[in-house]
Amino acid sequence: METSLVLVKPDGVQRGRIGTILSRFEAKGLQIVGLKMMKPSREHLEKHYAVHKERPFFESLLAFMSSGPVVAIAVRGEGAIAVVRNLVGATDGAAAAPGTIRGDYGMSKSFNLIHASDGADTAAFEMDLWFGDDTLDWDLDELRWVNDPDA
Ligand code: FUP
Repeated sequence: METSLVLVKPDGVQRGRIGTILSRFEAKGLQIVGLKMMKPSREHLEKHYAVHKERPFFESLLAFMSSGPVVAIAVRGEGAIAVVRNLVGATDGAAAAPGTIRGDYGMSKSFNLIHASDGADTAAFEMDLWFGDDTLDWDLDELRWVNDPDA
């Protein structure tokens, strides 16, 4: 089992896509194990985006991400990190494949609605940063119809 950190970014919240994005993950057969709305501090975002510190878009990215509330979602499932990335789509919404979240709802590579962890190490770091111990282990009954135990 893997848990991926997903963020509905300020544009996704303002455009009324929180429910749509949550629905995509639920419909896929992934489990929501953490959910919170917050307005992240600059310090928090500097940690989250530390790998992009030297990139030219770093300051505008932080300004955008702190411009309004975001919704943090902990998404769990078998191979969840890659499954979620596939659902999210390419960075630039204008080029992202139709059927992906960014491909269906986005036109921009900065206002791209959603963040998702891009690997196991990143997911562990980001889950700790955004949720700490604040997730919930619970039994999702429909999972026995989602994952084939013999496969
Ligand atoms: P992704 O993994 O698809 O979210 O994209 P990256 O890790 O490459 O970039 C992280 C975020 O930086 C993107 F979601 C949006 C922002 N970004 C820009 O604002 N401009 C760019 O040219 C590239 C990324």
